[in-house]
Amino acid sequence: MRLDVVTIFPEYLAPLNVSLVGKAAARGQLDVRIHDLRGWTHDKHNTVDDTPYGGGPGMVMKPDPWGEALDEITGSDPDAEPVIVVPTPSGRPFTQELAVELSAKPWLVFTPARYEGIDRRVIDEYASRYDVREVSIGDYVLAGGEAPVLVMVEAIARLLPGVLGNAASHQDDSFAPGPMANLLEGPVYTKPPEWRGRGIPEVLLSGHHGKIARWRRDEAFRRTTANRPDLIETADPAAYDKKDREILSILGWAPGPDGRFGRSPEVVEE
Ligand code: JQB
Repeated sequence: MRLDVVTIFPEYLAPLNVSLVGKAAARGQLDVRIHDLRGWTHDKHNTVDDTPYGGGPGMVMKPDPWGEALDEITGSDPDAEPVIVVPTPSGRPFTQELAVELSAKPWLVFTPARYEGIDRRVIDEYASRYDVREVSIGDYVLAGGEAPVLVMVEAIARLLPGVLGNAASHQDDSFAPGPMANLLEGPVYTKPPEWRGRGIPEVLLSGHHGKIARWRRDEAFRRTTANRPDLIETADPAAYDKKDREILSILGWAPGPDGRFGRSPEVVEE
């Protein structure tokens, strides 16, 4: 997979050279190219921003440097079509599903902006030529798109064949499809068996794989009901077996008229 990033803060993307993403690049599975947007300016001050039409606070990124940068980068391989990923707080949510979809693409071009974002005509122009995705990593406002690029690239790169080293490690991901889909992961433990007087849940030492799987699923329900009740409320109840219904009942959850689970009103959490 080829990854291009165009930014006025190339040093912010330095983490792409370390850890999982850096190793994938070193092994030739990822071809990461960071570009300084100011390299496509022509004035003495390398200006990339200007005042917004219509007035108001802040500055907007000028279309010309972006246009010249994206023409050169997207045109650099005439045999390939990039997907252009534009981080913006008004984008579609970046989810595990989108990470999986993007991980199958041969070429991604990320355009992290600063100020109040990029002149709209740039997005419209490239959307007329390429697959452009405006994406947000969450409901909070950052100062720019570089951190979202680091987040998205890490989520995408770990899905590439051979990057994680262990295909099974995807299987239990909270948001991966499968039996643990839409359940948060429960607690994990390693050696030593006792630390500061704290032991390990006995079942994990039992060697009984069926009981361990069930315990883990129960713990996943505890975490999910506490931290992400929306995931339980919107789940297809057909995904829940008899034991799941038992633990949900113990946690104070019951099916409503449509079969979907909700918190039983009479149960007060401590
Ligand atoms: C400028 C960004 C994010 C990119 C994602 C997320 O765009 C803005 N609009 C209003 C106020 C501030 C900004 C700052 N800004 C480029 C840019 C913010 C991404 C961003 C994002 N993806 N929060 N913020 N989830």
